[in-house]
Amino acid sequence: MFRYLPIRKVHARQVLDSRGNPTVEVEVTVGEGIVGINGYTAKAIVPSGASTGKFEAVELRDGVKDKYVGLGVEKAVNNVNTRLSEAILGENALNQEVIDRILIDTDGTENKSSAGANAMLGVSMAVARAAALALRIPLYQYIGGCHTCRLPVPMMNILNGGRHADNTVDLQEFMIMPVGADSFSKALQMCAEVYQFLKILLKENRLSTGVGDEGGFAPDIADSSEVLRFMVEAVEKAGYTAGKDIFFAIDAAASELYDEEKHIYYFPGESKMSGEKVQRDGQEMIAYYEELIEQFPIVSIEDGLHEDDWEGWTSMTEKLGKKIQLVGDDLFVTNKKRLNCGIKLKAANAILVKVNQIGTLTEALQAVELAHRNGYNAVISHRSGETEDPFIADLAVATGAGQIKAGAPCRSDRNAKYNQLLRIEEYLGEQAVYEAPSFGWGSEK
Ligand code: 2PG
Ligand code: MG
Repeated sequence: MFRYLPIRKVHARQVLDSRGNPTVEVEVTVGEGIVGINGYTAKAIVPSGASTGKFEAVELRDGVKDKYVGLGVEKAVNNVNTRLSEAILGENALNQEVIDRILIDTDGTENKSSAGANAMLGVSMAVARAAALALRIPLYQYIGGCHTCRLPVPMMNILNGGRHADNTVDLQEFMIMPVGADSFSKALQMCAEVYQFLKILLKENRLSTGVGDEGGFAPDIADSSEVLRFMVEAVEKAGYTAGKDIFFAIDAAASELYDEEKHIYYFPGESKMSGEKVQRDGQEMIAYYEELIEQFPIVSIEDGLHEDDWEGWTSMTEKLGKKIQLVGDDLFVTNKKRLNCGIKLKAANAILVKVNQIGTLTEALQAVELAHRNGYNAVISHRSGETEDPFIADLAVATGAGQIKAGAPCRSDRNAKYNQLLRIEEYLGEQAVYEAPSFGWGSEK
């Protein structure tokens, strides 16, 4: 009945994201007959990063200074409503790959700078959702197929630093992973409890409990070890064991700390707190992580080195890749060409997947597939600028990636994803599987 599901209408508008900046929302109507009668309309909203990798697909911004501080997306919206819409009207919404190919061809550039990755992604996601709606199946099942049943382990960023907050914490994200839970709902509960106990602890220590962009706390703390000590205490206060029930993960977002001219990583927060200039070169960064891994139950480090340092990444993977997961975010930018390069060089052992880094659903799925085929883990991820759209929750289940990074259990833009995973878990019932991946090459958890 539905072998041909024509795209009838594509419409974009400018809406706001979690940081109060404009972003693109796209509505797609599919179906036989007349729009509004036999049609199915679905919408999707595009997220946006702050610590963006320089190899990411281009997010088109208007740059009109007196409007939304230059961050308007009217051009991208207009591109959807004209070029992109014209190109896919009448096409079959069930052929996601063909639709995405048409979007790519219409844009015609390598980095999607003509139509804008934000414009293209909004269309790509909304088409998938409209197709699922018309078929009356959940989005995760439409993308993943009938065998889809794996819920991801959340990586919850409960303490924010770097570009996501104005505090002295230099590494961007300190996350908890409830590996010991036996279901997603239990995992969520554990994280929410640890989060609340961390708040109490910070208050007791007269530290700020204001939150950063991803809902995690953003106090001024001396250094990473101090942050991790607070985390261990919060886990214990919540009645769990760090290193058994809950493990830790870090996103260093090292490209943000790196000085390209001086070839050194600067730690401005640590410097301010200690009164001494703190800096590390690539090898010292690796040694620093080694120390942290020895002291704390860390199973994953993302962007431990900057996005151009392939050699450093290979060396870091050689040293740490058997023990822990090393995730390439800015390094791979969800781009299979860059991932292929990493695979050849044995750089990292996991990829962070952010749909807007690449601009179409098909390309994001291809990156996950390539990772899995080569023994790399994949982590489905939000952006620091998010929205109420829970698309990545479905994507995490669809790909069976086993891990999702969606911020703290705080703020509705973050909880939209976790709440959607609760719904999916309930829907899957006994079929639902919650299982931690192994975090290093050859490591057993
Ligand atoms: C990251 C992300 C999401 P941003 O670095 O992994 O946490 O941040 O969206 O700012 O790039
Ligand atoms: Mg990152």
